[in-house]
Amino acid sequence: MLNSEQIAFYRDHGYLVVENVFSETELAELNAVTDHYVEASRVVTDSNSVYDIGPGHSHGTPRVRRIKDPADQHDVYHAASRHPKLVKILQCLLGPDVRFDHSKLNIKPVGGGAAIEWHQDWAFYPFTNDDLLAVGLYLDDCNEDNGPLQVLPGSHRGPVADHHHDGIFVGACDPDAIEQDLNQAVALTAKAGSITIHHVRTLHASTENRGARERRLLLFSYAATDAWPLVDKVELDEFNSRIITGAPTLAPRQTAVPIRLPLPHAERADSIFESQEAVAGRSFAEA
Ligand SMILES: O=C(O)CCC(=O)C(=O)O
Repeated sequence: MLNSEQIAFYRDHGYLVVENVFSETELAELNAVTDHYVEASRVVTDSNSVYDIGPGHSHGTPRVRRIKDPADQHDVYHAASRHPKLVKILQCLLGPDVRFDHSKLNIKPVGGGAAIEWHQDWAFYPFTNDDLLAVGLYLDDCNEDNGPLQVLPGSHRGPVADHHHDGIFVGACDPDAIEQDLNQAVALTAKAGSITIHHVRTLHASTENRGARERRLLLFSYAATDAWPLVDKVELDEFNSRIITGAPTLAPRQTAVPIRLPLPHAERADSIFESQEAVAGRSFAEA
């Protein structure tokens, strides 16, 4: 449950950190399952429906940058995405009717892991209204050196930035074109078991991991049930099966939100790491 200050902070700034949401036992279980996935990746040679594999990956040195759709792959991740504490927090921010949208687990190994360029999730998936957010659960303690999620406070109220390069949607914006001063960025450092929350329009990014500890961030995205996707096709039974609290509706709520469609796709549109290559290195060039 969030208090009124936390809710007001989220509404004003477009992000929030909540500590101690997951217990040590729950974290141990999530990390054990994740270890298992990383171990199993040793025999994988290229990205597939489970893994986004990074450069230098080998049997001896697994380099998994992302486990795709973890909540659909394993019961432990699935249960985490519907954790009763999370559901209460989501009800405070999205209202009584909430649908799970999708999940991903981003891993930055010690001594690397790709930086993620500045972007808004909204640029990837516009809906009829913007009552959507992403929860990031840190599976490891994350300090400034470990490539924490960074956000630009208040950017959720601004325009949808241009995420195209040479006419192709690349899923990242040119940092020079961001109106807000990037020095205002806030690094969301927190202990394992804490969650970050960012609004779907909040500009965010992260550096590579320069620390001595792996950085695992399990991300879950949610929407109010009356927010309907503008790009992805809806299969009604599957769509409604993802409602985690409240009721479905056939009446999407439309609000005056800025929209820019993520089209045409980059060649490797299924990987943010590949599609952002066109602007890679720009966000943190001076870091
Ligand atoms: O893993 C991160 O630091 C950023 C995650 C993110 O923004 C994304 O995967 O879209």
